[in-house]
Amino acid sequence: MAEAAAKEKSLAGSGTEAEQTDGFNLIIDALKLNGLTTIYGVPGIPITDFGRIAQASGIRVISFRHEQNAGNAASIAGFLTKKPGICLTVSAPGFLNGLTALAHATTNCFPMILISGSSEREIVDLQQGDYEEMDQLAIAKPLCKAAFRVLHAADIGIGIARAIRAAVSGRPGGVYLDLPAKLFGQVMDAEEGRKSLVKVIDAAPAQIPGPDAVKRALDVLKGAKRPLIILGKGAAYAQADDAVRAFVEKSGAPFLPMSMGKGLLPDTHPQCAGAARSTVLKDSDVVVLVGARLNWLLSHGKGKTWGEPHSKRFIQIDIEPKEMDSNVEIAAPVVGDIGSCVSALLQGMGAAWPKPPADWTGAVSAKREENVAKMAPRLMNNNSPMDYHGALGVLRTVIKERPDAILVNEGANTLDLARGIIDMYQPRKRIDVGTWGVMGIGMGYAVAAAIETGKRVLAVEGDSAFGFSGMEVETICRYKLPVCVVVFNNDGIYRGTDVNPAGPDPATTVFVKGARYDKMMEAFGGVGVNATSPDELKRAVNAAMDSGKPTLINAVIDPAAGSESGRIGNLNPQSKLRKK
Ligand code: OXT
Ligand code: ADP
Ligand code: MG
Repeated sequence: MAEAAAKEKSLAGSGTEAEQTDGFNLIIDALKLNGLTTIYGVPGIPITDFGRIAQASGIRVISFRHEQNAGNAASIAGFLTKKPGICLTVSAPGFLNGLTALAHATTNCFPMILISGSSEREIVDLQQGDYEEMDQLAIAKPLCKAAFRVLHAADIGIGIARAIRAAVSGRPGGVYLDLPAKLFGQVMDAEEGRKSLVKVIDAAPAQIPGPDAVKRALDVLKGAKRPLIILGKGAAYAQADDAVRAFVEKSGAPFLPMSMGKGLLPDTHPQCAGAARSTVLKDSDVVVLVGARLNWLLSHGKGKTWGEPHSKRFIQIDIEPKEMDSNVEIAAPVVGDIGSCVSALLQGMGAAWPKPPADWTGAVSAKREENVAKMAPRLMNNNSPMDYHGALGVLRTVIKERPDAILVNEGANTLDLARGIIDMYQPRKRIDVGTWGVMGIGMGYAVAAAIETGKRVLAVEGDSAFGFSGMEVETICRYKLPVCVVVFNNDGIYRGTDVNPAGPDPATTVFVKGARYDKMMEAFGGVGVNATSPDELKRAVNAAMDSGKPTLINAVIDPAAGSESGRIGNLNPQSKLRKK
């Protein structure tokens, strides 16, 4: 850096008038040229000045308390906007803290770029013990979609262009960009620098499906007696909302939204089969997957969830050809982007597409109504301490009255019950733990949702889940974000009732009893409320959503109300030796 400054000085001293630029400014110019105007990160050596210069140049730089939360923010910014979310970290430990989020983005198919400062190559490669030395590029590579390093200022434009294209084209994912400290201060002629920048044209080109694939899919769908459409988060990401809705409605088939696909069509839509999940998975004969993988969340497309073996034919719409036949045979693969694929199907369906048999749609509706009716009275209770249904009944109304608010959700029981109970009405309004079921996305997602959309955010958090990113309530207060966090405080992971029979240490799943998470928000100037009944909860959430003030509500939940691992307790291995 000193070398660069000296060079600049000597050029100035020698009477050379040529304007100069440096790595700091070239990175900023390259990001701005490509419409990337928000950075989520944590400052420190060697990127502190970069954050300052970026902020001064009009980029919004959101500083977090921990890189994982900044990374999660960037990942969900990518999902919400279809542009890569940018996360900026310092070397080794900061980089590693951001890496979980980068891998999470890749797993969930969210476009994101983790830009990390790094130590000097010469020292790292000889392993001479530089400050925060680590071969970051090598470590990132297997955990993301692509990884690049830029060594020369003149290559910054190309490096950033490659990162953007890799993140958003085809199946979106996480990209790592390694920027050694020396690069930031490298100086070059400003005009040459300007010319070296690259504006990425058509970063995620449309991928049109083949006409044969479209015809094959329509033939399979036409032959269906009990069709089902599953809408995954890829369909939400694609922002082809009108086409997806038109396709579902023209097909007349029941649709099942995956968690983050909720709201593409409202959960209250007459074709929605969210409340008849088991029935439609088991009894359908043709299943159309739209941006949803047959992974663990769909029991891999087989087993008893799916009824009789070989009783289904699958049509799968996905941008990633390798996804086809990943778990079971796909009778009609339709490879392309969802907007193009769904539009092509719609066109092929013509004006008069036959509706599915009424005995199928009628049976699904009857099951849905039965389940909804069964649930309804439980949502009205005003018990204190609250149970999940009483508390979530309140939050369901909050979202019904504010359908454009963003709902962030994590936990086990807090997640699984909220997913079923809180109806969504608009696309990309529900963001949650995703493909990994990972805890810790909460506050990072809440911050990015508020920043990227300008909407109100309601974060519904298990007390354990909240703990993974809870310190970011300070970030929420610092940036005065309209985020209302509701911590479902049941004194622990799944339940607060476990006892350690062997000694004085608490059981492994329980926390301090009667903790007051609301005080955390008060510590930073936000509003804290302790709510012990659904009525109190309703008043507090409505006030927060109306005022937009940072608020944390400690919702006191009966410690005995939850079940082990929520709805996925079946995934726990059981010890044959555990003593009673
Ligand atoms: O059709 P049937 O009869 O089957 O009924 C279904 C629907 O039809 C019906 N339904 C409805 N009925 C009426 N009305 C309406 N509106 C309605 N809607 C639906 O309800 C049932 C259920 O429907 P659902 O939910 O759609 O179906 P199902 O069968 O559950 O679907 C299956 C799945 C797999 C798709 C679904 O369950 C799912 O998406 N699950 C995701 C689960 C998940 O990801 N969980 C998070 C991970 S759990 C665990 O790992 C945790 N950890 C460990 C840990 C993690 N994760 N990460 C890290 C970094 N470290 C550690 C930890 C620490 S959770 C956790 C913390 C937990 O404690 P907290 O305090 O945070 O939370 P609490 O539990 O609250 O204490
Ligand atoms: P869910 O968890 O909701 O079921 P998944 O994350 O499993 O969803 O699946 C999302 C799928 O969507 C991925 O296979 C991904 O390749 C695909 N996808 C993402 N964006 C697009 C797009 N624009 N067009 C087509 N497919 C997409
Ligand atoms: Mg809990």
